[in-house]
Amino acid sequence: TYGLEKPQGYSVSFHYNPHVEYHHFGSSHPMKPWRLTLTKQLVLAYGLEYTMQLYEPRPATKEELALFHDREYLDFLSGVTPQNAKPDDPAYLSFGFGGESNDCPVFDGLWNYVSIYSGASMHAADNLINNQSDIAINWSGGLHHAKKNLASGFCYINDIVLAIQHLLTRHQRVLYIDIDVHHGDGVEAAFESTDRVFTMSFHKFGIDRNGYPFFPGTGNINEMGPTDPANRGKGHSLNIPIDDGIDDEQYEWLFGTITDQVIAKYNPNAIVLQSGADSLGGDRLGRFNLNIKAHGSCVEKVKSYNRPLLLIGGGGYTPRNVARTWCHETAVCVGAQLHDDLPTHIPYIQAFQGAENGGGILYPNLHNTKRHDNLNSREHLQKLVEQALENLRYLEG
Ligand code: ZLM
Ligand code: CA
Ligand code: ZN
Repeated sequence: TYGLEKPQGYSVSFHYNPHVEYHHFGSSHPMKPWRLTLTKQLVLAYGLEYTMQLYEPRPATKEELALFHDREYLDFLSGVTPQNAKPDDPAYLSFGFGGESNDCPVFDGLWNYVSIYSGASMHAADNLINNQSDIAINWSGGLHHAKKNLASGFCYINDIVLAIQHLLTRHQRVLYIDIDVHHGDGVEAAFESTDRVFTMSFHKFGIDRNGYPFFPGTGNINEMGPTDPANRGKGHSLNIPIDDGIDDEQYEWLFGTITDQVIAKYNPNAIVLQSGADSLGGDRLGRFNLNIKAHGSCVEKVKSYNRPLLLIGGGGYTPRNVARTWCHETAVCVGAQLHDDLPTHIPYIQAFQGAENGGGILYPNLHNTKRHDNLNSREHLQKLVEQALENLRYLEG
């Protein structure tokens, strides 16, 4: 098969229900489920489907979603449609829909959409629990902002929380790592009172020149979960706030140094990696300057810890680069190296061609100093690592 060399000995499963692709958040909304179509086309074009177990999981049921979410919230979410929605209804606003930014619109098939991506994450977790695979992948999941009774930041159901809860039925300690450019606040909040989950997020943090904080505005270095010493979850969150324009070398160093220490101190039995692709250079919403291989090196690093691994998607708002990254990271999981020239017989090849779309190759240079100057000094990052390692001393009890 094209570009495929030497698969290694990891059992990898790919959990994907193609019906998720056909949902639309509305014209010009940055979240585009068809980026998953592009991802799948690349994965197939490189022949990666022959190196994994493929599953088409069923949608999650309301009962399953109720393992984390409130009934009233689920009843509202399952009943609301663009036709019956009342944007000035207090319930509508209090559950996080609409509002000024319209981050979480009500669109056709919303309930179907959320049940599909959640079903896939739960099925992937199930495969890990049953030792059916070493690494289970769901690129349609990773919706880390949703709360038990609140839609937030394009996320309605928190599939990550549901998957981690499922992993906890078998594993004592689960580590959650989040490389989306946004803070993984919903996952952090859900497990704030337990020491069986350690959550860590790398993200952009800061106030822009108009006075708005970068969404969701939480996740500074001193936020380590509850402060009450009686709370078992104390110290079981780690946040790494980063400024605009961080480059490959800096990010790989930051990620490697800190994550190695977390593994050594927490020694998790399973790992969940949210691999949001909005931390890439050139992302429509992001601020970082990472290239695809640097982003993928985080997956490689986490794979090297040899624990059951759930790999999920998340943000990513420049679809062609989301597809490139998640295809590359699928290859990392199975241990394949992919040819830089994209196979030319793939559908949607135009999306990847032309200088502005990455010139028909898998690994275009995304680094763009014109968009985001690097505001992260060496000294600042050094201090950040020192503070992060200091925070980890809570794990020593
Ligand atoms: N206003 N349309 C990341 C989630 C990011 C919230 C509210 C003041 C957008 C954005 C929506 C079509 C993940 C905020 C207050 C003015 C924003 C965000 C609809 C463009 C559009 O064109 C758009 C009309 C929309 C939303 C941009 N929203 C950009 N950033 C964030 C949420 C989700 O990647 O982490 C995981 C999937 N929301 O900043 C306001 C606070 C500013
Ligand atoms: Ca993050
Ligand atoms: Zn994001």
